[in-house]
Amino acid sequence: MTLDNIKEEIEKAKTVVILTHESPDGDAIGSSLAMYQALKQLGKDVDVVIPEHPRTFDFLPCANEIKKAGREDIQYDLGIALDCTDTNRLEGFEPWYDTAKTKISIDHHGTNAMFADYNYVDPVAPACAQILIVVLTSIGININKDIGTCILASIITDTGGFKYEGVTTETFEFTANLLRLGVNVSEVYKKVLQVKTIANFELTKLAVNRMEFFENGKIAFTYITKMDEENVNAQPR
Ligand SMILES: [Mn+2]
Repeated sequence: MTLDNIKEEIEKAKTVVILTHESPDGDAIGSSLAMYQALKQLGKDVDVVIPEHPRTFDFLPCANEIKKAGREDIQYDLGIALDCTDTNRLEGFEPWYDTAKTKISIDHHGTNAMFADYNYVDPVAPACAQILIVVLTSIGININKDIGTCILASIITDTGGFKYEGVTTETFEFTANLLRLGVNVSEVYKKVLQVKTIANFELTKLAVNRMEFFENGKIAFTYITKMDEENVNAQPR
């Protein structure tokens, strides 16, 4: 079974690189940081590589340890892609993934291209991090408050704060467990969904001002451009 293979590969690996999709959202970043801390707990030599990420997620534990590039001097034993449908979405990250001796993919998109040596894909899960709870538990990780905070940020992002249809009974069961660990649900919720940078607010203003309605208000259209992003100084980290 894939889960057994994943467990075996993680146990064997000494050096690991964790990657996620381009334009990473809360699930991509939260899942990556949860996996990063889990592998540190196992004593692995691990890098989490995300070239650019929104500043909104800088509050997550270990966000300051994110690297913009992988190491050139080694061939990683294991590459783990999270929340990523295909390798094209690993834009710019392929060198470290492609050259890793073994590749794992953990994802929740039904469209996943099954590109890795071991693919653990559950399209029913509303967030990649919900699958990670299963994987991390099976490899004996102690899901502590910091890992739990990253997992919760992921779940809250990808469920829109528990309001999307994909939410399952497990989502609430897992969240209840995270609460028991002392994860501050209200704080994570606020930081992920309600805190906006000034740049984000400026872009929202532009988008609202340009909004046009068609078909008796059934269709709304608006846009923002790359130039707008530059003008409001919306640089990711
Ligand atoms: Mn996701």
